[in-house]
Amino acid sequence: MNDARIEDRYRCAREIYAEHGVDTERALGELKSVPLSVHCWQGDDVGGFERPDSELAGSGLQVTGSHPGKARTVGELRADLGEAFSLIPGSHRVNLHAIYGEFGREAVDRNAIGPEHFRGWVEWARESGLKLDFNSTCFAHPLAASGFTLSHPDKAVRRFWIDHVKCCRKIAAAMGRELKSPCLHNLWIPDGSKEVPFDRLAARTLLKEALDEIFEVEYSPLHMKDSLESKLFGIGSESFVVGSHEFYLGYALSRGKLICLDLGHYHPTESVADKVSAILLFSPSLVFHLSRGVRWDSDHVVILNDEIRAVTEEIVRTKALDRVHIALDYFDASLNRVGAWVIGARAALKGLLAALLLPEAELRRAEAASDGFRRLAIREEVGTLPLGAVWDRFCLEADVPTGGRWMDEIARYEREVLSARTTP
Ligand code: RNT
Ligand code: ZN
Repeated sequence: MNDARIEDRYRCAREIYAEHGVDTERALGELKSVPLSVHCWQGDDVGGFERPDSELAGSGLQVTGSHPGKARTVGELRADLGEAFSLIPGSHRVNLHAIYGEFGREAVDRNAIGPEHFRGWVEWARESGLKLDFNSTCFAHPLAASGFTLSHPDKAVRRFWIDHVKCCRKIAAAMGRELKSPCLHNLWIPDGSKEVPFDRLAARTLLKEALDEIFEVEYSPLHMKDSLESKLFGIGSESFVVGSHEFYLGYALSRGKLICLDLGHYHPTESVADKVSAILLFSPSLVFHLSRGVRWDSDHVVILNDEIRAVTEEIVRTKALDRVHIALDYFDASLNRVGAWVIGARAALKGLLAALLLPEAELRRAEAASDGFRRLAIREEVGTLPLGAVWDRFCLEADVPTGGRWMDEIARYEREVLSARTTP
């Protein structure tokens, strides 16, 4: 479809939405200002650059698939991210993990990393017009092999991980200061056990104490913010997870920290969307890890499914778009990794657009009149409104491919760049 047709289709769509009291121009304007935090770890299956043979074994996370062409160096990862961003409308952030530093030839353990190892990322982000977020990496390490880190019964192991997280917060603050945008430091730990523990309180008390020590160091909120991410269960932590939702909710609310809700970290029928209005009454902000749970896996590529629609609707409904932090979190090694980034990022933005285009006034009127029939029927009508025409216009304006044309670009990149990479 050429640009003129896209404009034509958009004009029709604008009229149709206007009949429902929806201003498409306003929706597009709002969408443009939403940054997504794009996770670097989709590009190399959560490998990182600590050692040439870095891998996830025994970390509680599992990446499956062996599609060729994964990024092997920091240069390749940045090139791949650049390719993905050229196909994602808007201006966004990159979410790094501590294992993605540039450590050179020296072996730097996790309790000794510093801002100097991430200088290259900051420079790259500045040149690329991107902002950065950061994560401690409390997995894929010999001292995490037991499945416990910050709540490990051995004080020396706890010390190592407390020091690691302290280093990471310092790095995050440096990134935020240099890029003039608060860097979100998110903490997820794998701590938990395959079998039923006898004393759950003991581990949770240790975690609480470790966190209190970590957060003794204060940073300006202009430089960094902290979030804590819970999980229902993981591989090897099926019976007990120390950092459960209730644990972190209590911790975060009592300590002025943020909660990170990962869409793949709850009971399959539990609605994460429903949590948004509840938590936002007590917390100034919220962090999302957009993901897709499938059976035992919590990290499938994000697509525009009901859950994404529900969560984005709640973010828009609670007027929290400018306060929440929306990050992607998934890893799929079975298909083109750059393409997976683009699918997920475009799906998240489409979800937000769909939410911004809901006929709010009509729905509010029906609800105020206790007209349950009309409220449900309006939703049904919305299903066939021309979202795609507005989306195409968004892409056109952002100078990224419209419709499915980005798929051809991914295919070209695979042919010309990714297929030349061989496993080291
Ligand atoms: C793991 C959490 C966590 C990780 C990343 C790599 O279950 O979702 O966010 O996916 O930190
Ligand atoms: Zn997550």
